[in-house]
Amino acid sequence: MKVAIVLGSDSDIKIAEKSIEVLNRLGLEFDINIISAHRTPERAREFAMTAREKNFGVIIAIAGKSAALAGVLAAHTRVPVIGVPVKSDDLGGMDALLSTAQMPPGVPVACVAIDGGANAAWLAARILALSDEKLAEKLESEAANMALKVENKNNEIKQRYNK
Ligand code: RP5
Repeated sequence: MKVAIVLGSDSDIKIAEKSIEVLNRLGLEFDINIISAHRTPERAREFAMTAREKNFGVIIAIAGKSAALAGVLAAHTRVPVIGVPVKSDDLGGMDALLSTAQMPPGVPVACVAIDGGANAAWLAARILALSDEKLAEKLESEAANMALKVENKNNEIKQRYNK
């Protein structure tokens, strides 16, 4: 199954690139689209309604300001939606964070941190790994590498500062 990345605007591309970096690293197939819940509402609806037949296992929805994108997509599909609130100059992303996270019961959006494009991709991979043993193994090895890096840093800092 593939990952869909949907951006509310081309101005969100820097955050999408964080997702793309992780998806590429894990060898996951993805498709990227700019679709605005407010400016192209019909496209948002149609995209979500056909997501499953297009073999998308997860949708990453990236949007700022009054970010309706993740919620609107989640309203029109049962494919899991991960929302990424994007930081804006005026309210620092709190606007998008609340818009994305505060969904009514029955229409879930898994909201990651403000500008959390990387974790959106890691979470997407965990979802897909439930039915993909190779991907599950890859995630285990990534976690082991991450732990090893922390151990190495721990050893380095001990050598530098411990008397
Ligand atoms: C949101 O409004 C977009 O996701 C973007 O984060 C923000 C500003 O969009 P632009 O005016 O830059 O197109 O819908």
